[in-house]
Amino acid sequence: MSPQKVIITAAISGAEVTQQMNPAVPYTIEQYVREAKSAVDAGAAIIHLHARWDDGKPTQDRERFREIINAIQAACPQVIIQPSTGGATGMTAEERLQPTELNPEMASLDCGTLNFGGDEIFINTENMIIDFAARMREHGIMPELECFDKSHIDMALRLVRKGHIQGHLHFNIVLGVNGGAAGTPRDLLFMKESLPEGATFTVSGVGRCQLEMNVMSMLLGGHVRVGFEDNLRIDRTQNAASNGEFVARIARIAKELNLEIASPAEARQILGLAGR
Ligand code: KMH
Ligand code: ZN
Repeated sequence: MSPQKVIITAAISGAEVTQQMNPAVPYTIEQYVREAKSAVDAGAAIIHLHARWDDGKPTQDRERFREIINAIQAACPQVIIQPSTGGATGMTAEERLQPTELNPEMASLDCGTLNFGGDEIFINTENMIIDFAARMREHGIMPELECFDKSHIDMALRLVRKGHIQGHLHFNIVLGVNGGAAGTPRDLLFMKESLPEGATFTVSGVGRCQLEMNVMSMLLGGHVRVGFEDNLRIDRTQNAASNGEFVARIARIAKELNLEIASPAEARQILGLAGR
């Protein structure tokens, strides 16, 4: 069944991509505001946020998050801001949890460990996930359940059954990470069909598969995530000029599929955030 409206999330910064790869990747506060505004003006309802210092180094520093969030909210007062608690590989759990202290409406909750290319391992043990979920409950934050593999969905559902994860379930099926499930229709269908009745989901495709996986998500009744965190290029040869360029393209395709784009207020209704 198609959702009434499609929620577009823009993952504007990420932790792995750099300005050497695409000069529009944001590092400074002004650059964050420019990228967030380009995405929101084109139809994004949610900004998934990783913080950087001015030199580009990823950080989970609470005060840096506060500065970036305040600046984005001043320019885009309605948008839902979803800080990452994944941060970058190698960060400690306490480091990663800092943005929860700012009581955002949502935050990412990574539901399993996986290889992350080369020698990198993105560590999310069962007990870490339980602790992160508890911290989010304490702060009234709705988790977006980040699942890079089918086994991460199974882990999330186990923690739902045990009461660690509560409320409306919203998944992000992340495909195409070097170490996670592949960005193929078969893998997306398998993961989508593993979700429980009543759950909502968005789909992130890393690299070239972004567009195909986004389109397939909409055909399956899901939402979409675009942005520099997952993909830097608008086609095989050219860098995207902004996050807004990705949002505008997927919004246009959604409309051609007869799907409407959710405003931030409508996204809050769909996700059960309204009135929390
Ligand atoms: N940067 C990755 C290691 C999240 O935001 O929660 C983890 C990540 C997931 O991006
Ligand atoms: Zn992220």
